Amino acid sequence: LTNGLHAQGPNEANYDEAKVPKYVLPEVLRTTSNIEVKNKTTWESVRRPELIKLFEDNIYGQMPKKYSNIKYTVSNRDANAMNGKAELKQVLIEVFNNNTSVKINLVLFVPNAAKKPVPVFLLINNRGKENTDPTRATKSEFWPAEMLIDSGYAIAAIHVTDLAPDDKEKYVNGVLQLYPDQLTADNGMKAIGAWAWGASRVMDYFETDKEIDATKVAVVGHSRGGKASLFAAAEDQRFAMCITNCSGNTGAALARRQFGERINRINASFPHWFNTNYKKYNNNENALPVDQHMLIALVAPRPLYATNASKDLWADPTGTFLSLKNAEKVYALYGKKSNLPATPPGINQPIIQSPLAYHNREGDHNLTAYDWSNFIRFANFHYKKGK
Ligand code: GTR
Repeated sequence: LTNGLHAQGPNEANYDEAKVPKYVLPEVLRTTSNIEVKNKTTWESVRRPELIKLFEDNIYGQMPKKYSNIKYTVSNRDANAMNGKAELKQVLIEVFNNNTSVKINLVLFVPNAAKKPVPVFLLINNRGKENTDPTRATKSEFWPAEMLIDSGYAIAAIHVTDLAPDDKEKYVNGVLQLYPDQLTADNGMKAIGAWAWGASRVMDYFETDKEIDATKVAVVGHSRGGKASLFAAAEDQRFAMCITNCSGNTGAALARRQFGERINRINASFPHWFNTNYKKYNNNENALPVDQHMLIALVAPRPLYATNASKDLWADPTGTFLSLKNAEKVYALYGKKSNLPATPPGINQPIIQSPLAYHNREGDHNLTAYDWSNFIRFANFHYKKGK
């Protein structure tokens, strides 16, 4: 197989724009009782909570907000990491509920030269643990910590395995132990919900760390991790910024286009990611009461950056761009004007000076230094740190 295209079987994936079916997106600014949403008050009091519930009930599962206790322990600290450029803090975040606990291992580098408190990027790492090596013996473009430190940002990471192992049997061994009711509910949380929940527990920690500016936390994820970063930012409005990199189906891309990966395929390959109700939409996208532009809209008015890679048609770059476009009107309720063009920009032409940002990087499905360098420019713009 070439060009990142996946095997075509009986449920053959479509990569032909001409074969995208005609579709009508559910209206983001109209409530289920058919009231037009004309201002942010109605959006926040009626439509926003309604959409959160629709996403929880039909796709990602519930997001439990309560737990009995949380403890933070600095397990390792080095004031002079990265040749003195950064402070390393490894923090064990232990969350207790239902007479059990989960342990989240946070790796955090804070730039020594920066004024405190400092903004931070938090990656939900869905790939190898070596990507976020605290010793820096291994360095990876997936989490280029030195680049962020040199740009004056703190950078943090957690690994999904601590929350819900990415496995259709083992995913129950983590956050789900704290919330056993979720396991039997048709709208119960599964792995992607657990990963997003974990990002919020890191947010709880950041609110206690005087070196970190908890009002400037960007939650970042790639692919399945990008589905989680988007859901986390929709659910938890403490996140100031969201970055969803190549998140594709059930991430930033519109489901109704049925381009590349589809719901039937994602549910078959990864039955442990989304709730039981979501299986009802296999080969039945039009029955969904939502589409993914509404998940983007739930991040409004906070800055959101979605990306694609040119060879990653499986994640539907055009469908991702259209998702952003269809969320623009919710940003507009807040007076936030999107600067996205009417049609997708060319390859390697990032649109950054906009609350809804986008690029389609040349290359494969991945999270690279190119992507991160643009996330830094995006944060510089929105945090007004200069260009
Ligand atoms: C693929 C999956 C995508 C995406 C990707 C990844 O196999 O079909 O939805 O999540 O994995 O996480 O890299």
